Amino acid sequence: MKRPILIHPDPRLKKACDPVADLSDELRALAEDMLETMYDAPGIGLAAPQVGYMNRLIVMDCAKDDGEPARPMVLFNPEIVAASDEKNVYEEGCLSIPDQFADVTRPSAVDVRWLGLDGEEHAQTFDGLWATCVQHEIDHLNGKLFIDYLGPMKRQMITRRMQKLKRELARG
Ligand code: K2U
Ligand code: ZN
Repeated sequence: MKRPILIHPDPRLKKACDPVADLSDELRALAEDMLETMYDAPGIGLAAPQVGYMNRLIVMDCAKDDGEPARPMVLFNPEIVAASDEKNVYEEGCLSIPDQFADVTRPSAVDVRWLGLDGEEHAQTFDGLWATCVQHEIDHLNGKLFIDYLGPMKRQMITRRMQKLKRELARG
């Protein structure tokens, strides 16, 4: 089922997440719920801490951006094992920091290794929007948000806007 997405500032979005020791039916169900939540948002990526679970688990589907058929991916314990020297700038957003966008520079290609839903180790090179997304999601697992790449003034302005949004949401 769809899960509520935590909004910044929230201490759970700043904590490093715990590695997944063994796959379980609960973690497989969480991954399915995260994909449903991501598609509904809509988004092209989602990390477990964004729905309040401090596990190293991310889901992605950037295919729709290129008009290809949907290509949902579930990555447990994802690790960047190599990154290109070449960089890419992308105007990033975040489902936990709604309606705020800023340019972030990241390596344009990364080699990632992870444990798949099938219990097997996988490895793949991501480039384009997939590379930006997988780095954005792995940052979430380390308690890092895209606003952490901005200057202190812009970061503070966005944080203040989110605090105002949360006060308004709390008032209902
Ligand atoms: O992790 C998240 O909050 C979902 C992010 C993933 C993402 C952010 C920036 C760049 C690539 C991926 C987004 O909110 S998903 C929304 C979105 C949709 C299309 C293109 C970029 C971002
Ligand atoms: Zn995000």
